[in-house]
Amino acid sequence: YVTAIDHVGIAVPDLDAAIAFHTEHFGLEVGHQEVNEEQGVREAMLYAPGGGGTAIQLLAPLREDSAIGKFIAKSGPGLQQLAYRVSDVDAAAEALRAKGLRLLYDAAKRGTSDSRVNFVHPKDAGGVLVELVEPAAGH
Ligand code: V0V
Repeated sequence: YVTAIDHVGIAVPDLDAAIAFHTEHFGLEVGHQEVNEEQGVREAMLYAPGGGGTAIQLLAPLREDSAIGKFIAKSGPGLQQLAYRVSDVDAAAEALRAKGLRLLYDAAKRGTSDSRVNFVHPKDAGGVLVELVEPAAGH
């Protein structure tokens, strides 16, 4: 049920500085930016020139007690998550629960660009926080 590697998320202290770094040094292009209050992040999706392909998601904390704020306090800036694109996040979550993996949310929450997301606990996925993302219709 995974259809693509949707994005790789990097926790950063300063979103504008991180955007400048990745655009200037690697030539990536910003495709989208938004604030997600519920997740406590300011974030940007960056793509290789020409668009498409797997995105790099830069995630800056809005608050110290957010998931990204806590991650940076504990581990410093760096890779925070790997996101698999799925066609049906509810079905994917249920199938993984049935295999004994812990999902972080009982019901999917809103992610980037009105996607629907859930996460597998990193302790059940080899130390990697795995996001499941179902894009909004039309994306
Ligand atoms: C924590 N741990 C991680 C980790 N975060 N391991 C790998 N990758 C991570 N990102 C480890 C941590 O070192 C502990 O290991 C253990 O898991 C439990 O950590 P904890 O300190 O007890 O728990 P917290 O409070 O740090 O919470 C961790 C979780 C939290 C994963 C539960 O970060 C969370 O709810 N994440 C899901 C939401 C999220 O990440 N939102 C921001 C992106 P030891 O020390 O016990 O061995 S929003 C987003 O992606 C959007 C909007 C989108 O894509 O559309």
